[in-house]
Amino acid sequence: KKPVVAILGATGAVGQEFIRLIEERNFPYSELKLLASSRSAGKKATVNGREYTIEEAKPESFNGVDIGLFAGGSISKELGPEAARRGCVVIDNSSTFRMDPEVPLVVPEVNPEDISWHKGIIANPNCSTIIMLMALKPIQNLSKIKKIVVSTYQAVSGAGKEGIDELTDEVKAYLNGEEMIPHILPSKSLPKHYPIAFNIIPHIDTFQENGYSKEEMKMVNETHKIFHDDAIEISPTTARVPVYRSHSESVLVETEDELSIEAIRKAIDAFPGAQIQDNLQEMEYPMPLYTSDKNDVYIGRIRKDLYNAKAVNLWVTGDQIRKGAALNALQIAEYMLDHEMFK
Ligand code: 11C
Repeated sequence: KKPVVAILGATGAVGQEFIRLIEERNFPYSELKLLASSRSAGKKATVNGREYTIEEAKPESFNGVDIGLFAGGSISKELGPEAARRGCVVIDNSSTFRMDPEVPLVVPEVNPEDISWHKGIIANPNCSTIIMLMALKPIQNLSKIKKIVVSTYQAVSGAGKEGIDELTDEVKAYLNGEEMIPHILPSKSLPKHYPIAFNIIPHIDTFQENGYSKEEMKMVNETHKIFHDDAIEISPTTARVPVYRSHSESVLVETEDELSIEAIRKAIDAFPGAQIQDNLQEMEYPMPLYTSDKNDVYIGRIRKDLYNAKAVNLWVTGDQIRKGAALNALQIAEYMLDHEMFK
């Protein structure tokens, strides 16, 4: 029997991507509900040629729903447990439940085995974490990872539709000789904002007491949980760049054993959802303009560290709204359907 599916947050960037992917992948459903906060309720959306009115999400909305695809945001905190209590399997894109020991945190290509112990909620990792781990899992399969140094170059759509509009408005203003007036980035809730057009902001989400941002600490904590290895030393720096879509990451990874570049390339090539794009003669390397709207994560500039034979540098780029969010969540649901994990 095909599942009853609800999308929560159907009007946002991730919710819209859920709809596109459901159509594109022919995701099976017997009934589909589009839900959102009261602010967006009443809007219309078309899925597979049928027009839906977006309903206000309430706990009762999940009665009889098999799969809840939650696009993210603070609404998950209340409605996640309410939906799960009603027998709905929630696949949640917010950060609310990710570090909860009762909730599996899953990238289906990396740790599908964790899906089986869910208790109603499965968390989708942060986009920067997913993209990095798609490149690192094939390496981890060859040798234990000891250390990761990562710097991110994150697209404005990571901050949602408002982030996209902010970049467009600022570029227009700048080129018209007008003042750029930022009000979203680095983060809407902060007291100060900076233009992202023609700029880089080394600040995503809020800073913690240890001097790292929440985004940076997500990359550390989520990697430990997904890889089941808290001993990996991770040094992250996360930055926002004036790119619409696709996050890029410069990653230095140190392994316990010395690995050849050839072995790493082979392992990445064989890994589902990861693609090598690495040919210096042909000037081939991943770039966000070309990886957007694609499902795979692309890896290039693979080269040995100059001083440590057990470390390599990689350049990784992936569509953070697809693999970094909606696609990963949908793949969790697909895995569960394939393995008959729904009651
Ligand atoms: C960004 N990574 O690019 C963030 C967005 O924990 O799911 C997603 C935040 C999260 O701004």
